[in-house]
Amino acid sequence: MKRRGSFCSHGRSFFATAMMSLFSGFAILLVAVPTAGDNLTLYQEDFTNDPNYWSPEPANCYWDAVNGWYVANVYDVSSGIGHDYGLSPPFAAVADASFHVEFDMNITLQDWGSYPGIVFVDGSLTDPLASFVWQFFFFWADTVPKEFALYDTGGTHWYRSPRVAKNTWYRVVVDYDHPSGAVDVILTLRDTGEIFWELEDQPFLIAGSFDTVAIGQRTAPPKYGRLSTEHIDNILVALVRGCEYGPSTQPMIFTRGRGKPVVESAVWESCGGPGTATISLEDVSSGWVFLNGEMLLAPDDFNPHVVTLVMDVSLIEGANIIEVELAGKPGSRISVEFQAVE
Ligand SMILES: [Ca+2]
Repeated sequence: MKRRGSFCSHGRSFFATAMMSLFSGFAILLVAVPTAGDNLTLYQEDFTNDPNYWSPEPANCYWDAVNGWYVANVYDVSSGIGHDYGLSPPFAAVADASFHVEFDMNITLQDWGSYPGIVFVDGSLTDPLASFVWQFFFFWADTVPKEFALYDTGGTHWYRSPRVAKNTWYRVVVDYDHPSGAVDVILTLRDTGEIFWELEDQPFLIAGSFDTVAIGQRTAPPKYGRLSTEHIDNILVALVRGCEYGPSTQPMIFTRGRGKPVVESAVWESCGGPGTATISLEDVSSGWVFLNGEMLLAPDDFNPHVVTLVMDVSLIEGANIIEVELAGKPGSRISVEFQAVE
């Protein structure tokens, strides 16, 4: 996905002020100020201080205060369900959104029948790991070498890494793009930065919402009598607020009020580039539309037979301003929608 590392973060104030000064002879009514910006951190933990995790098995899953990371010893079970995990405090739920997650993982003991990992769950559920939203874990079965595995909701899609070394810190970065339903994964060796495994734009189904990180595993029979151990450090969970082309609420609707006509304007931040403006008119007999100071529609462009216009536009990367003045009768309306050229 192309948006990684290129979020819009331009300030609008100088630009908007400059644009408004061009129209200082008009009354300006600002109708909408949608924003786009950088990632929003929801949860961050480096385990230097007590992370306030809760575990059903605190003897096996605990904060290592001396080393400053979290430890999960994962045993398999002969009957029932094993709950060898610790749960983070809840953070703002991630639902229907693009997200960015990072963590460090080190598998210090590898044995089969137990699959320690990091699981993203709805922490309010009685048995949250039974219906994980997504997870990343260490996988070892008789038929496969020791690998990391990434599963989406229900394991609809899953991906496996090359063979994993013991006692090695891996830095894991997962980027999920909600509009396209695709995931990027990059694993590096934390000590050297060398790339270990990379996936790009792979299908990934995220159903439900997660507000909790679980470290460890929920185990089920059969029992092989084995144990695996993981260390986890430096967790980051963030919402990706990537830039958008048009305002977050579209179409924008401008309505002629009573009294003297006024200029209404809206400012938003855009990824910029070529696109179209679809302008629909409702009982509009005359008016002006300016985009970034350039006239899109003049009074001559309005006539009773024209209902919808599609115009080529080029938006600025950063703040854009549209100004509309309707000179017709009160109640006449114009709607504007911007779309990028694919
Ligand atoms: Ca640490």
